[in-house]
Amino acid sequence: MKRCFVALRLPEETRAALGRLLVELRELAPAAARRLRPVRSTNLHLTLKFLGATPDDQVPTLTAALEPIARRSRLPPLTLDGIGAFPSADRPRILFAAPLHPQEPLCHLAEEIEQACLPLGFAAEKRGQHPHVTLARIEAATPRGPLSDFIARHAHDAFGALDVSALVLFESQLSPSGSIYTPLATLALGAA
Ligand code: 2AM
Repeated sequence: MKRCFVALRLPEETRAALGRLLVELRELAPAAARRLRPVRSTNLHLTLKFLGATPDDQVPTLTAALEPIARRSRLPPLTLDGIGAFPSADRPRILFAAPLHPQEPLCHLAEEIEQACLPLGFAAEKRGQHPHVTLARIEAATPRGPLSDFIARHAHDAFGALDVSALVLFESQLSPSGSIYTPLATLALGAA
């Protein structure tokens, strides 16, 4: 079994800009910083579909199902232009960066991938489509003041572009020192 997901990459400059933001996040009040788990900047990505446990022999089938979607999909240039938190800025558990607008092309692509994966036995996302780049995971007991200020300060920062040239099927291996993401297939977008 492989733990898989489909994502867009971020160009190096965008990852570097988000990396600088994460350095600033670590410099928050120590009591808040201790309870934050920032994503390593090399691992930053935007997930379109989390597949979870995938039998090894299903990877080629999955790739074949994604290929025609990638070929006929073309995304407009998209930038990450703000940060926010799930479930809310007042109760931050996941800190994210997101394209504020337009989100429709990404939601539409995520929906198409979802529909193609359903017949292969991958469950639909129950929480709706909210395309985002996870920046940090935050423990519930974290003091909220410094974090809420941080979110407000950077709510409309421009971090740079998303890489809209290809869909990438990644394997995610969980390890105590953080997740290791390995690309299994890279499918050019808009190659039709
Ligand atoms: P997240 O960053 O918002 O948690 C690899 O784990 C990728 O798949 C992450 O980007 C993660 O999104 C996403 N993902 C979506 N649903 C998931 C789930 N139920 N469990 C783990 N990861 C999930």
